[in-house]
Amino acid sequence: MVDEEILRLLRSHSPGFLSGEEISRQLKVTRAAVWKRIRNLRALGYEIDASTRTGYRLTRSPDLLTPSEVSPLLTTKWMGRVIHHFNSVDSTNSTAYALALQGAEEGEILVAESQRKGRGRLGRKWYSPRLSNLYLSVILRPVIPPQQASLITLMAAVATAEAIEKFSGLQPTIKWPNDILLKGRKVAGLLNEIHSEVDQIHFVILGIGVNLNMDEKMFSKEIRGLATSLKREMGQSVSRKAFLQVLLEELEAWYETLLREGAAPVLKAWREKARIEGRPVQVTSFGEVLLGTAIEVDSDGALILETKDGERKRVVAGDVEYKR
Ligand code: BTX
Repeated sequence: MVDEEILRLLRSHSPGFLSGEEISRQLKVTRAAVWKRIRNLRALGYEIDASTRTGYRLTRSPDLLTPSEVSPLLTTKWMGRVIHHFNSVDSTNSTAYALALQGAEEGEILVAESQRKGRGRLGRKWYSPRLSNLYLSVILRPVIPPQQASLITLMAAVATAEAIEKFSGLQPTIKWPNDILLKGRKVAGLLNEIHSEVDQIHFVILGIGVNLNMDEKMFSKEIRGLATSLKREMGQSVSRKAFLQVLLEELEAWYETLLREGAAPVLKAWREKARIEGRPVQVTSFGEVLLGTAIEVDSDGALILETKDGERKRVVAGDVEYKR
């Protein structure tokens, strides 16, 4: 918190200097403590000039996702207005879940610079190297029946795909259930977790991982052929905080659309971006492999499949492979 306050003070005096004495007076800490925090900020990548006569001056900020970096960019009304930032967590979803249990409010977000145990669906891992990507969890408290919670997942996939499109000019597609692909490779994944009773949702944790500045050589062997990043597709590094701003704007707008207008606009946008209807697919669900033609994705997020024998199957969880 002291770091955030020091940055706020330095920014408000930028491009001028602010004396160590003034900072220590305003924050009610010793000058030695200020110097220690300045050293810490430099270690994080902040470039701060220091002069014994005039004090400190911030000359460059790193692309961190701290509140003081992200908040000034935000254009949302309520989403992301409280940011919990961590250098490293096991999983942003797990930490956000714990915060929500303690009463964190709708719209609070959690971002981490890296995850030690980033989680995918069905017990899988999400590769989460430091300072290169986005690992985000958003706390939502929708007043909708728990049966409709999967609409939140569809909505988040649409919003993430739109954010990528707006930010990069590229055209991502959605792959059921909620992978976001660029040129057939996974650029983002969503893991949404719900805490509810039979008739009431307490909260939903919207977990979104987007590969932003990950280089090919950073991909583990396991995902090298399957994954991509915005940097790889755009041929240049991207600002993580600028991407987060666009993503939060899209998420807020699509969530409000869902609450106001119901499932229809979300389903329409999801189907346009997924184009799964009529495609021959192989679906793996709970160890069972099904071959058939995708009919549609219903408002519960389930995939409706017609097998070769003309039988209709409803798949609620699993993975899809497109067959030509
Ligand atoms: P998923 O189960 O669809 O995807 C996991 C699979 O994707 C892995 O088994 C691996 O093959 C591949 N994979 C792993 N890491 C990556 C990566 N960085 N890029 C592309 N492919 C990868 C998708 O699950 C849901 C992922 C959600 C991640 C977010 S990050 C913030 C939040 N916190 C958390 O712990 N998870 C979510």
